[in-house]
Amino acid sequence: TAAPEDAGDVAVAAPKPTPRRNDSASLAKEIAEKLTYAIGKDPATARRHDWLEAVTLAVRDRIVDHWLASNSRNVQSGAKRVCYLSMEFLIGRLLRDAIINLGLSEAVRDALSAYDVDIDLLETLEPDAALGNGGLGRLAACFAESMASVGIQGFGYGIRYVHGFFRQEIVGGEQVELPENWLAHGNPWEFERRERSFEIGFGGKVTTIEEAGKPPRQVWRPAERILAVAYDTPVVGWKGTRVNTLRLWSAQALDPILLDAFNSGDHIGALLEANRAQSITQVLYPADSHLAGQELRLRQEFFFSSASLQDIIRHHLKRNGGDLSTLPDKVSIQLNDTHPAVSVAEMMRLLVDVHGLGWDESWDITKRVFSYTNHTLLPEALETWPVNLFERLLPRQMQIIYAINAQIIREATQKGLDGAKVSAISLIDEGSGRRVRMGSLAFVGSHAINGVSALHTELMKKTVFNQFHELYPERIQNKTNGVTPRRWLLECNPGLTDLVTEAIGPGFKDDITKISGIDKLADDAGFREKFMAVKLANKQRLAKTIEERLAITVDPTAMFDVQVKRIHEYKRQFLNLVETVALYDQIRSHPEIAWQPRVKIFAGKAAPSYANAKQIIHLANDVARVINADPSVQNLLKVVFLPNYNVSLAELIMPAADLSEQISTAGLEASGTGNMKFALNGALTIGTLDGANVEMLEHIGEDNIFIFGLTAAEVAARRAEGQSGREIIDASPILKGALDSISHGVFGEPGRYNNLVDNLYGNDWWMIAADFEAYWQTQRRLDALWQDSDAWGTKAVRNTARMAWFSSDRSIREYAKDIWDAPTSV
Ligand code: GPK
Repeated sequence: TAAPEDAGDVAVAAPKPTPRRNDSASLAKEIAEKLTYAIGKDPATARRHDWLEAVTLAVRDRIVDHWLASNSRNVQSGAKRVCYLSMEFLIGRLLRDAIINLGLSEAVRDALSAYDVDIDLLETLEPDAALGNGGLGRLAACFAESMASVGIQGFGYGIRYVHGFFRQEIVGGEQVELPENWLAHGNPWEFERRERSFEIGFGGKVTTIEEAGKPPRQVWRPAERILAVAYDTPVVGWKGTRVNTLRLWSAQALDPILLDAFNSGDHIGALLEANRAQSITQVLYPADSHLAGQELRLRQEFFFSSASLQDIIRHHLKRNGGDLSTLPDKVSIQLNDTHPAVSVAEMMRLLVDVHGLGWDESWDITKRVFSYTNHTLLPEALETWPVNLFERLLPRQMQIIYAINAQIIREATQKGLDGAKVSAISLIDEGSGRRVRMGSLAFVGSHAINGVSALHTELMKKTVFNQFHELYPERIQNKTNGVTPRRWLLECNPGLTDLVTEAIGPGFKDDITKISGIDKLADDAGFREKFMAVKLANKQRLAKTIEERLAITVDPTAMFDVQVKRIHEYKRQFLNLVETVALYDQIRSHPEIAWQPRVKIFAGKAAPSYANAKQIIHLANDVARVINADPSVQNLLKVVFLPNYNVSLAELIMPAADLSEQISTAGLEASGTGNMKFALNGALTIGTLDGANVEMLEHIGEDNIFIFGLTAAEVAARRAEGQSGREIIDASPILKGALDSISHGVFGEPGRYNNLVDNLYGNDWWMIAADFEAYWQTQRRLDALWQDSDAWGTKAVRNTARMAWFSSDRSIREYAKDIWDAPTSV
């Protein structure tokens, strides 16, 4: 099949099939046909997975109808395309997303009921596409869906990892990583585009070609060449009005086997090259907010950057009469973090070396095309590459980076910057061995750089990009993150969706800002009761899963207090666990107090090499084991660690939470997006003034969110003073008691958690001791509020009513207007 944007190479006008119909009878007929003719099974003997595939294929046909229509509209309109380059797309399951966005829910349900097959059950059999680590990858997935929903010609570009994010099991309380195998049974959502492939080079040499009367040219002759093959997945927007494309690259060897070697008996050697090529897209690095400094990682980054740029340029040349000067009018390329930052150098190489444009013109095009999103200020996450590795793998790109650097330093010196300031903006870090600074490369090669929340953007200006901001004060912008209300409300919370529809009509589904219509119902006892009844039903659903997976019985009427996200010291799951232990102690020593029943729910994965994060998981499981077995607190406190947190589990958890824990050390969480999903589904937030919590406070109102702890400025000041936690701990019997029971072996053998606890007595880098008292007091205020179920319910309703601004549709419209200059509704 020809890629949709190309004219075919067969001159017959083939008749177009009639588009699929959406009534349940047509669907029922087609599902049976798919089962028979596409899968080769008799409906009488088909298994559940066969039915899933049959339904998927029938739904997919309808997507294809919209997809082809969108693609031909793209060609006709010639509107600006937005290419979102991201190393990660944490998509999750797609069937329910497609069914809801196409408005097929009832038709599919009816069609399947004829065969006595339950769609809800089938949906849970679909594997998660876990091509991402956490927030950054999930944001890319929300943005892809929002681009389709608001009508942007959006293209996602990424990597088709054979193995996505690892599967987590808990064995003896500890995390064990197992390979993830989402493609094991095939992937009905993807379309392999064999003909859409590009060569990607590595290594080799750069030669200068001198021809009489022409300026010298540089030609890169890579030692190694690999094929990038496109796999396209349709991205269905709301109501199917637009279906965009997610193009993921897979690495293949140019020669699948070296026959000479094979024939001479070297059977393994014959396949070595192919294996080496394919290894590039075999597995996702499980590093979140942390530099994965291996060579394979740089290969992955360059591989997908180069393939995407070659594809973008090829497409542009074809559509625009071979004129690359108009590229910035027709295309915007968003770099999702620094992972694709090498694109800046590769774009220059393609323009100058391959397409023969002048340096200055190419640099102008590059800057106008690219923009870059920063997702963290953590120094351990900022990507740099050793110059010698870079040079060996990408010799021409390294030369280009030097040339860009010289130009930037010249500009800076002309503007009067002095020595120290100049070395701060240099693309080469001379400090610890010479290294290429990818954030700086992304910055200088972009016309817009954005942070992901108001606070994060301000801190970016003051910290990582301080010197660049001084030099280019107009470049940094804020674009606060958002989440798609389709997946994170309509799909994951049908009960609430129906209730809101019943109360204010279905208009909020098209335009989420209309959900504010329920704000006035927050004081309406009847509505509030229904709202809390939906919450209870969602909690019962989660309680059932907890029972099934962990054999822990939790009371659905207890407060579900939830912290689910990657395990990271700055996110402070440890603070939550210390509070849990303190609460456990206090419940036992003060039975006279009216403690409110709570279920503390944790989930999240630790990077395999992150020892402290793994300790925190171990502690959570140890604490859960001990507390859940103690009859003296039975109904007042339960602790649950749900293994293998992923998008699907999040869809179950978010609607079932009463309390959302967003308690990062202030200044360190760039935005957070889980915080938004919880609040949209009516959970109250306990959180610090960090990331998007700050803006949530503004939208939800201070009466409806529970903010505590040090501010970002206070954290910075305390860190600068190097204050230890010892004095604070010694002055707080509750905190001291909890830390003592953790280190003295109440939860697992004595000494197991010494490292975690000693860190608090030491410099308390994450401000756990410093923030404990405020956190504890705020939790007790929440206990009091929980007793007043009307008051709690009112606040819960207000949360849902006031979260619309945090829709990724809003984020995407802002990007389109302020950064991409791209039309919406095309
Ligand atoms: C930031 F730097 C990184 C990273 O490597 N991975 C990742 O998920 C997150 N992030 C931030 O930690 C969140 O605060 C933010 O909401 C999310 O990116 C999306 O911007």
